[in-house]
Amino acid sequence: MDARLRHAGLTAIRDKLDAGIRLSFDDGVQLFACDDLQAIGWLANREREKRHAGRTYYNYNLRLEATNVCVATCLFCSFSRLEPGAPQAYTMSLEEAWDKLRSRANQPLTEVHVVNGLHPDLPFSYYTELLQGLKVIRPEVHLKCFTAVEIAFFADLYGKTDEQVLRELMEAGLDSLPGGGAEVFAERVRRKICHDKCGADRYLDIHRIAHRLGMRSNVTMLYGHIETMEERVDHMLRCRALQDETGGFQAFIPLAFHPENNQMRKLPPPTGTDTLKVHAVARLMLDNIPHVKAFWIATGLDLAQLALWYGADDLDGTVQEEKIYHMAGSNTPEAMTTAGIARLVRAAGREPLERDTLYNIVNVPQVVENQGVSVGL
Ligand code: V47
Repeated sequence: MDARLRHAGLTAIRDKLDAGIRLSFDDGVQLFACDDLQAIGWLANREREKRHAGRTYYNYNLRLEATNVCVATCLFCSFSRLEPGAPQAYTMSLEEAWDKLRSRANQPLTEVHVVNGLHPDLPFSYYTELLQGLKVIRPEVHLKCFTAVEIAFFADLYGKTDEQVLRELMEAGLDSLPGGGAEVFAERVRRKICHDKCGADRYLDIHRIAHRLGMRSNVTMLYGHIETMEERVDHMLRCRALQDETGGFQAFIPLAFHPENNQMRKLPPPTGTDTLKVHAVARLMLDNIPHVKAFWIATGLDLAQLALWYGADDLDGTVQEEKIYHMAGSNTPEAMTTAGIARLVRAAGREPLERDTLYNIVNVPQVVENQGVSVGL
């Protein structure tokens, strides 16, 4: 690999990584500009294996998107509907939302992941009661709910501070925050694709507060639309800077842009090479965030497997009932079983481990000879 790294102009970056020296903004831009995907992947895989060897994490989770009514007009979104009565707009009653969990009483779920549109008319009690009810149904299940964008929206709509909203939701059962809503932090991009939702500084501040209150969270980056390579690196460095302060991010999740049924449908989707490169560069730049997640719904199953050799060590989970990507043209399955994910991971030459939201191992799937993988659930 030495000759290859030299040829790709990556020896200085390799040397920095060897010496434990942080990569700079310019290093990040250079990595994105480099055409030798194998060389970048080799470096990223080395960092991945230093942290996790071949271990690859996933969880048994459920998506709950209780409403798609949303006052924000993000150009990339195929899920939201502006008005409550618009075609395909929906808002679940609390009973309907709780039923989603009740009807899975037989599933050994460890997480419910809730993301909603920014609904202008629901009372705050809808969200607190939603959480309380989910906890009554399954007290042991971790509730990872509401993006920082939703938290900011609640604060503005209900006249509370961001911290008050977080505290009241925690009181009702909130355990951690998902990473959605980050998109690309650069002001230029936000002004164009998501001008009417909370800005980068507030997004990061809400995660800062959540971490101070004792919660963990994830952070995402929506890539493959109008952002420049410099803006991607800037985004990663802002995540890294907050992580230096708080240590509260668990995973960085690159989200591949899906162009169907939204206002940016003229753009092509990101290529496979770009997807692998984004995961790899994230692993190299984000030396302080433990996990890089290849969200299989967004990447597709084949690329998710490959990404496990390009810096990623996590695949998200069984998901179930995902709407945001499927309405934007994702042709991945709507759900995976834990056995299916374990099989996928093993087929990629990696070691599957079922985790809970906080990365405690809950199941080590056993290989059953001639039958692929059994998860013993
Ligand atoms: O914030 C919306 C993205 C996000 C499109 O925290 C789109 O564990 C691509 O945040 N094409 C929501 N992306 C999903 C999300 C997430 C996913 C997996 C795990 C976690 C976690 C969080 O989906 C939104 C937005 O960035 N999105 N529309 C689209 N057309």
